[in-house]
Amino acid sequence: MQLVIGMGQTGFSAGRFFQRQGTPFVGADTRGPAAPCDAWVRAFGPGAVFEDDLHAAALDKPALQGCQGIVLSPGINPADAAIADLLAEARHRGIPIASDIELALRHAPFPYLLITGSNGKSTVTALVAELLHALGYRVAVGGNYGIPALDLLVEPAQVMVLEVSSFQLECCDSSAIRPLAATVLNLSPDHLDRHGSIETYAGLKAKVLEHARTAVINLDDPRVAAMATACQGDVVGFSAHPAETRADLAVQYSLDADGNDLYRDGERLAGAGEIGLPGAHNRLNVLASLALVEAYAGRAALGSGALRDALAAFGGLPHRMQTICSWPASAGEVRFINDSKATNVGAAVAAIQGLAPSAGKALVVIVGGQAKGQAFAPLARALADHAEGVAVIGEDAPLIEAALTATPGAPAMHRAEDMSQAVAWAVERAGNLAVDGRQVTVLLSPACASFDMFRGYAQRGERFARLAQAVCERGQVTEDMS
Ligand code: UMA
Ligand code: ADP
Repeated sequence: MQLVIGMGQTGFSAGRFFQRQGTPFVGADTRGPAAPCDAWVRAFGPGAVFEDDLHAAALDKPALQGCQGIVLSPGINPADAAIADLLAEARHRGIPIASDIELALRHAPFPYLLITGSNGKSTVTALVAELLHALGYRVAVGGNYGIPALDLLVEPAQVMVLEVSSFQLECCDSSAIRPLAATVLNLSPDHLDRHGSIETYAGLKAKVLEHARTAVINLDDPRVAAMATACQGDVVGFSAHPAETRADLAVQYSLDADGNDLYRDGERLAGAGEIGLPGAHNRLNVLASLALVEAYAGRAALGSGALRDALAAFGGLPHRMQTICSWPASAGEVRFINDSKATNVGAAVAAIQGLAPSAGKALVVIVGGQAKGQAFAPLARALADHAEGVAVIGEDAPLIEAALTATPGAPAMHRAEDMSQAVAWAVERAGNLAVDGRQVTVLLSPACASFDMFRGYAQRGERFARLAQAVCERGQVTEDMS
């Protein structure tokens, strides 16, 4: 019997996997049998529910009897009091504990590419899949982004492209991770409330590279660059700076001195204008994506017209630096950009720096939500350098306000009770700044998780976008959300 803990997307995918295998399983929840249970019973039958309280089960030896493995959903912290004893007892008895990713990689019938890092994972995952698809390959794509990994195993694919999170790597034995190629895109503090330290977080991400036949690393990020020494396969580097002579790298992907054109070992691949994704950070994402594509499809694929067309056509995913609309203010213009997926400081800083206002432009930013243990000094610095107004929302607003107060040159700030108040304040501020033909950007890039106020980043972004559209269409923030 397998014990599946967590009856969310991962739990259901594990249930379907065990069903296909003919392996008996039961589902459990550390929060007690709640809403998902009905759907679970409908999908898998009444016998597939673990009836005992998990905490009590740790102490009650018969409850774990016959248990041959535990699948732990990524949202559940193994250190949580509700299950820590159970997991300790399982380890004591030699019962394997795995994430869905470990199971999926152990049973993958096709080669796979793995993508992790603090920011850019979903963008790179989607782009790599698009590029391989354009080259004519059948691609299964998902993981932390989109379809859960175990559900991908039944797809008639030639190759699997998986985004993996630090949560999914926590209960994932390195020996199971054998990618054709893998990348760690970058590292900035995130999820430290769960992982405790940046070193532990980096160690989890580094697992994807260890046995990769090709390890694709960010040469500009010292913590990622340091991972090269533990890689057993070829190491391919990417960087925002022109390539240097380095014997330790199999290939180098780089940008030119202006940070625009893309190169592979000194040979020009494409200009910035030939790439659909906007912004400087996305050019690095493209370099990493091309390195992964080369690892699967070969060097010649990079010259393909179909690949070039796909590179130009891919404009990015929703809620990542997505332009919503523009509003002609009295003597200038206000445009709205939704970057709700910026759930950590690193992503928000990249967005703010990427939009660094030049002459005739200005920036007003909406930030805030759940802090996840992050330090906000780098965010406050970027806002002080580039923004002319900051609306702060969410339960950890006081932490951001304190960081702004301690930062010389911080812009005007306003505590808003909800998104509609935040947009209203930002629009008023932007309207005052939009003079003499100035273009003012109102950017939602929260640097925080959204679960204190929303079901997730997508709901947060949609709310912002609807409020922004109301301004663009009617010139005012309306409460009508129908
Ligand atoms: N549950 C408990 N106790 C808890 C928390 C949850 O019992 O303390 C149970 C509940 O039954 C709940 C279920 O666990 O229904 C939810 O499991 P989960 O939180 O692991 O979420 P899933 O629905 O399985 O979704 C997970 C990922 N979620 C998280 O890692 C939090 C999804 O990533 C992923 O898309 C999905 O698997 C498919 O692989 C989301 C995410 O926010 C997008 N990821 C984080 C990120 O990107 O930063 C890591
Ligand atoms: P992830 O899946 O890692 O969260 P996404 O592609 O969904 O990554 O992007 C999340 C956020 O990170 C967005 O706000 C996006 O603009 C930003 N971002 C994307 N790529 C990078 C990068 N290379 N460096 C910094 N921020 C990035």
